[in-house]
Amino acid sequence: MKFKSHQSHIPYLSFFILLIPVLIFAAPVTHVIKFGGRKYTPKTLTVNVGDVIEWQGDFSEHTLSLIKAPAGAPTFKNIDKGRSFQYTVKVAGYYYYQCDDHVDEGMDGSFTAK
Ligand SMILES: [Cu+2]
Repeated sequence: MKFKSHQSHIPYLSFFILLIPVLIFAAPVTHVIKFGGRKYTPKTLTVNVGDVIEWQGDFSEHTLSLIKAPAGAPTFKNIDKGRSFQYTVKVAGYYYYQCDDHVDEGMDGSFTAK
């Protein structure tokens, strides 16, 4: 009878084993982009829809604007206060942002959401 009770656990085990990749891939991730001087690090990034992007730096010195985003994506412009800003990615596609003060010096970046 011991054999029988062991067998009855197999459906439960299979369920949890199948759930592992779902849990790993579905969990939203926060991606940190640090800025200072004249650059963003990292400058390019690939994310999943549902992830969060967090810029960290001094916005009073480097104002942040989203310049290109896919249709329907929430946007933002001229973030000029504080030291961090979070953006939840809701639409797949290509995003391009810049520091309004130093974009002419190459201070910009992008990310692609899948
Ligand atoms: Cu700047």
